[in-house]
Amino acid sequence: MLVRVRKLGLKLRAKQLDAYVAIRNSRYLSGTSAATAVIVSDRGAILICTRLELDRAKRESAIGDIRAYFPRRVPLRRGEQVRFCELWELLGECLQELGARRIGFDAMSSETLRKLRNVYEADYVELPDLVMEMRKVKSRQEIAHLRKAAKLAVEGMSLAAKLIEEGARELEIAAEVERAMRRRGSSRTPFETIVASGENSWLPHATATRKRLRRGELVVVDLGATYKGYASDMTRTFPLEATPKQLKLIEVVKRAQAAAIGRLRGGIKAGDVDRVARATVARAGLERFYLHGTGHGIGLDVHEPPSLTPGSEEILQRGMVLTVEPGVYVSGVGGARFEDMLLVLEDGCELLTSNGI
Ligand SMILES: [Mn+2]
Repeated sequence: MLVRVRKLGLKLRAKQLDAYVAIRNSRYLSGTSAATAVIVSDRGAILICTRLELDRAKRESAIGDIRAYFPRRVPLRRGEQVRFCELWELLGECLQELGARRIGFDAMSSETLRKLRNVYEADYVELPDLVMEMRKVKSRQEIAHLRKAAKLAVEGMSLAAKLIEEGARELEIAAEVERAMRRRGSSRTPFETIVASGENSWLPHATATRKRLRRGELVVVDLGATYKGYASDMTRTFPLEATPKQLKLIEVVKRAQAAAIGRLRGGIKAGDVDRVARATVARAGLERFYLHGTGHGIGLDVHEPPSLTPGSEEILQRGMVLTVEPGVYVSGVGGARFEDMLLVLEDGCELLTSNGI
């Protein structure tokens, strides 16, 4: 964590900022979700948390300077130090202590910012990309966590494959795969598990309902696990005695995915990966049913930069972890999406979600 704090410290100097208030990125910088905010300056980092999270912050974060706040005066335990104030008051105090004049931040509501300005007047600059940029390329440890999260998703998907049969309810399948992933170490699902059959399958963001699976349907299963805070994301489409038209959708999307994965490597543009997938779908005459981008970065958040979207000039780098997930959604026929997680390498990429399923 402290490596990240140091890296951000160098960026601050380059941007002529005296301090940075991270709220959205407080977990990334502190190593714990107990942090409400992290203030980084050339003097290091200050972790700010509520009184409720003080013990957990101490246990989980490598940051030594931890300051807790609580909005009401309450009796404290022996040795416990808590400022009785609101978040912005504590932020203002810390910034004053640092003598910060030009302050970057990642995400703050306009109300919080107004209140902070009231307690400490300075030049506040919204710069969310400063940390999001750092988060794109994963460390070895982050890759290890993502690898494990991906493995859990594969285990969930393998179970889904077994449970898909005529008469099963979407929600029953979702419940069973979530249970299986938790039992193997997933702390939560990073998004609502999707089991979308028949008319639900052509809604890219359907979730799961009490609907029973029927013959002649496509079933889209999109699931993820969380390991040490890191998310996984994987999708498969299962045909249930499907028609040739439905099977064609699956075949085209799989081909598009394979083509995009074949292109993925360090040094190329994000938009090129999207173009390869989209061109494959277009050749099959289905481009108008391709409703979303081709993939996204994944890490502490399930959707992080960079995105594999049309025209993106962003250069992909070794160490990024991305999903590749083309999909087509044809009303009255079915939806098909295949999604895997890949680690970008110098000369290609490594599949983190297994090919076996
Ligand atoms: Mn995804």
